[in-house]
Amino acid sequence: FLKEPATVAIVGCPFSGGQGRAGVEHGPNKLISAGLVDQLTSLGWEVHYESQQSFLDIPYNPLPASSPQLSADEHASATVLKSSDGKEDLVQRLPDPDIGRMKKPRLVSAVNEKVAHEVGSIAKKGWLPLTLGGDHSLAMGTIAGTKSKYPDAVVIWVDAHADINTPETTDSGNLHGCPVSFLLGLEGCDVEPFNKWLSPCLKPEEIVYIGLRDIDSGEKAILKKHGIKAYTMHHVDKYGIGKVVDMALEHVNPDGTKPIHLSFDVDALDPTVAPSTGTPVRGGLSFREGHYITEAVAETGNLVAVDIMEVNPTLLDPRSVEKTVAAGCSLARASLGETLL
Ligand code: EXY
Ligand code: MN
Ligand code: MN
Ligand code: MN
Repeated sequence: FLKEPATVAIVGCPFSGGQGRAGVEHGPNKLISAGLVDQLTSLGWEVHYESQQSFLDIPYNPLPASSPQLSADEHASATVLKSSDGKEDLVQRLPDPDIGRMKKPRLVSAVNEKVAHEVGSIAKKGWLPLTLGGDHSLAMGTIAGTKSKYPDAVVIWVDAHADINTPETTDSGNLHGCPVSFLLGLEGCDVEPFNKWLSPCLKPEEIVYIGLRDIDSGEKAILKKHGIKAYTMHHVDKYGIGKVVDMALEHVNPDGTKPIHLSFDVDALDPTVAPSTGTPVRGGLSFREGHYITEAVAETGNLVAVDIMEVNPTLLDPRSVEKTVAAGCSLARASLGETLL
């Protein structure tokens, strides 16, 4: 299965600014503490992981609206800016008021610009970036990064949600519900500060969804208007996961040659399988269905980037957290070929 060079670089993104529940910023550290680096090394990959990304040089409050109070620790670190000459300077936090309906637009934009650069430079080394979220707004950055190296890359988006609201259609204002529209450059997405660094890089026929079951009416209209292919849980029930994945791959990659970016939101899994996530929706993918997707994508040999998003280890009881973190690690391993012979 492993093609040379089989190097994976883990990009831990401790970020929760794209939605309103604190705790998802602790996802990457939990996945790493669960032993992910050793697990991937055992599969035969060379694994690069030094530490998670720091977004502390970005001068906006990193915490979601639900936790306006910074802990003493967080406040201290949050006001340190590492300057390029290595000296540390105290910086003032800048305000980040809503722009239209968008919440924390400057923070989300600046973080994603950084992530796009990081993922892009890993991909340009010929390595596979494995991004650990953090909330799913981060996929703006990861997919923009992938596209900077592989302009013809296609996206398989596994999620309960379509994440395709625009700044105009979003009811919540949470940008983790909007990354796909920014990547596509839909109407209303050519806005500051995003348009300073992000230009449309994905075509509607280059993305396919699996697992959807909670789609806003504005999102339905967008999917229809742009002819975007989506396999909902209804299709998984009707055809079975094997056929759904075949059809999904056939849609985005008919001749089997295009690079594939897999963006996996753990809320695609049923909440009994991955309970500790910010926007759970019942009736999701089973443990095996979720893993089947990752295995089938691994089997194509075309996988160039993976996101594991929305693990929130602060939600629910310790057993739920353990299950969710274990599922996240297991999906990452399966994507990187664990169960392929
Ligand atoms: N569609 C809803 C919204 O835009 O707020 C819910 C989005 C949840 C997004 C999660 C990450 O997948
Ligand atoms: Mn915290
Ligand atoms: Mn999502
Ligand atoms: Mn979701």
